[in-house]
Amino acid sequence: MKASAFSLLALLSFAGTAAQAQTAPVAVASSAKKGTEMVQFKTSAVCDMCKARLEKSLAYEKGVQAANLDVPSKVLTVTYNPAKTSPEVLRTAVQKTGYDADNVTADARAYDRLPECCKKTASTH
Ligand SMILES: [Cu+2]
Repeated sequence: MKASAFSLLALLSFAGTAAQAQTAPVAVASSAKKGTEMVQFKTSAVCDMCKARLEKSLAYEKGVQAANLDVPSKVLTVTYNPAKTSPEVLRTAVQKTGYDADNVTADARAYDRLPECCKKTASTH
């Protein structure tokens, strides 16, 4: 009885930690070079194909200087010119590519066009 109460408590505290890690802010805007801003989005990317697709897609966006996706953390870092674009526009670009960006869900039609291995049901690989 005592043992099961303890394991339940351990489970609860673990779940609490996991939830906390998930809600940690990832969209931190900070200024780098003069006239350049950097923004990060937590995406639903799962592999190198997602990385190539997202980076290419963002590279075509107006005002984007660099885009880099870290596959293990799924965090997309974008360097942009704030006079030409904004984090909202860039977030929409991620969405239109078929991926979630922070709390916004992927555009359904773009998501449907992704290969099976790039869908959210696939684990990071
Ligand atoms: Cu992929």
